[in-house]
Amino acid sequence: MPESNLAERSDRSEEQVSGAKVIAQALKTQNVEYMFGVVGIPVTEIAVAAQELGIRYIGMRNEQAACYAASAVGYLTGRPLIVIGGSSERSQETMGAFQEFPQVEACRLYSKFSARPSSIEAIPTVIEKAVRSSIYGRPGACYVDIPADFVTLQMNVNSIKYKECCMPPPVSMAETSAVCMAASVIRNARQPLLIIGKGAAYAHAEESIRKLVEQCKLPFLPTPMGKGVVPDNHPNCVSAARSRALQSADVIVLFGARLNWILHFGLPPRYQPDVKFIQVDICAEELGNNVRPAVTLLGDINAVTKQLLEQFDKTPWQYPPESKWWNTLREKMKDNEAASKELASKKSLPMNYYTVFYHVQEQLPRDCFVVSEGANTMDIGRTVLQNYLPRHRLDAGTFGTMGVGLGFAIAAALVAKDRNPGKRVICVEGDSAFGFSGMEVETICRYNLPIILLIVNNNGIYQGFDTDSWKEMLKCEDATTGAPPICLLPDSHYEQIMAAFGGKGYFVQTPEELQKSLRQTLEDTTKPSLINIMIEPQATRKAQVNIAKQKEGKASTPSLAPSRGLCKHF
Ligand SMILES: Cc1ncc(C[n+]2csc(CCOP(=O)(O)OP(=O)(O)O)c2C)c(N)n1
Ligand SMILES: [Mg+2]
Repeated sequence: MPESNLAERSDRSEEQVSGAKVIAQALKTQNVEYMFGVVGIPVTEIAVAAQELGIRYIGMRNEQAACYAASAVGYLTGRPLIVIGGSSERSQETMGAFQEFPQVEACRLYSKFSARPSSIEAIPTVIEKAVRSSIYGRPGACYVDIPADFVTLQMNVNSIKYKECCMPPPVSMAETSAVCMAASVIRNARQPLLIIGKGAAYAHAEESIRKLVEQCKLPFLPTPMGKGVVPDNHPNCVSAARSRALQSADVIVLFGARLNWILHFGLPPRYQPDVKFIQVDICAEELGNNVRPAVTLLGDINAVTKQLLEQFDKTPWQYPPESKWWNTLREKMKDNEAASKELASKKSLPMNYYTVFYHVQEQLPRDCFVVSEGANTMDIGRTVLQNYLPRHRLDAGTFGTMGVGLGFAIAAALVAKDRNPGKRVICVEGDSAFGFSGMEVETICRYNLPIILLIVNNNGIYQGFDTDSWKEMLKCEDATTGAPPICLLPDSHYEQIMAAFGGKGYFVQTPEELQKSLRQTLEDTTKPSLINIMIEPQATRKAQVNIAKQKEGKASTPSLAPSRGLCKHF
């Protein structure tokens, strides 16, 4: 071997690498593209090393929002979240080190895998396992704990062996006999219904599910984040008759949708007591929750739907489009749509939710991402704002966690910028929901993400007071004792938060102002904007004719009667 090569080799063998660089390289090897976080001792170096390797680093204002953003990137790209936490130095463990905490144990409850590598050499193996665990089976977050001393420790380059990127998740299929049985239950249904969940969106099952809907002419309902797997304006979408469809169906096929509170647990009185559920899910533990299903199909939702389609290809069948069931659903939809339209057309000021969403829907680009959180804002917005594409709606979902909106919007804007340039992100926030992560407006402006934030402002959580009632209340009582806990300060100018960081802010009170500001924000693709939309503080959902709720004596939202909370003499 020539001498120069030998010299080069010995040089290289002495080359040192920091723990931070090993972490960054291990992440890069697993094809991690984005990193979100808030830096500080000891993790700053990890972010710097990641950037040097071309991983995009997005500095957020709060770790919660950073996690929400990373989880949304995972949902949009199929590469779920791994969380890396800096922890105290190993040599100071149990001594009361700076921020000492049993992080690995604490995270076990919230993640599929939680571990601290035993050495720097072990980092690539642990990171590969974390990434693999996060995407195999039902996806979920994983945690890797990095002690502070690992970050700066120097190692010989040759002592580190990187693990190849893990293989994509294997595709599992359902048992053939179960598929045949499911097809037979569907064929014999009198009032069938498909429910398309977030799992179907995540599994990219849009093509096969749409084929099943169209080939068998079946009515379907999306769950909140299942919206768009088959477009909301598809003639077989019965969202506008949701309660009726759930209440009367005799066979329901669930595609990646859990029978949790969003679907009223699959139980009477919201469902027929003898309804037959067919559950299609990637997670075995989900099957049989709350109900005894007629058939369970365990596997990848796209693959299993294709298995079902094979059955209907072999022996073609379609549900009669002129059946009594279809007529009932169509009539109910017509009634409900008319009621919403009537509310939307109300000219009185302040506006109500329906008027606002009607005007937003009119201008919404068909391919935009819709992010939403809030109570009434999210629930009503979901019924009016349409999704035409899968994985284009992100909302507070199963946990109903307020605070996710801005992180989700940032994630969608980044993914859009990299993979679908020109797509817009509309983030529809209740005024309370916005408050949870409002400072991320600075993040949005720093990275100049042209997100359109809409704050539907009713001065409160579900409802609020108008300025006069608020002032009246303060005349005779201190706010801490007199103000209803659901009230926020009336007429807050949230648009000024956007203006403070260089974005464009609008304060709107009328449909005309709303239309104009929407037009302007949609035209301007160069910067973020925020439209603060004032609505009637006491506005609520349209009354739902819901036998079940009436029976239980429940109201859909707490009503803030004017007498309640105002001073006793008022
Ligand atoms: C993390 C978290 N904290 C508190 C709540 C309770 N909560 C439910 S909805 C909501 C806010 C609703 O108000 P807003 O966002 O203004 O929407 P609105 O109903 O007024 O349109 C809150 C605080 C929650 N869901 N999540
Ligand atoms: Mg509100």
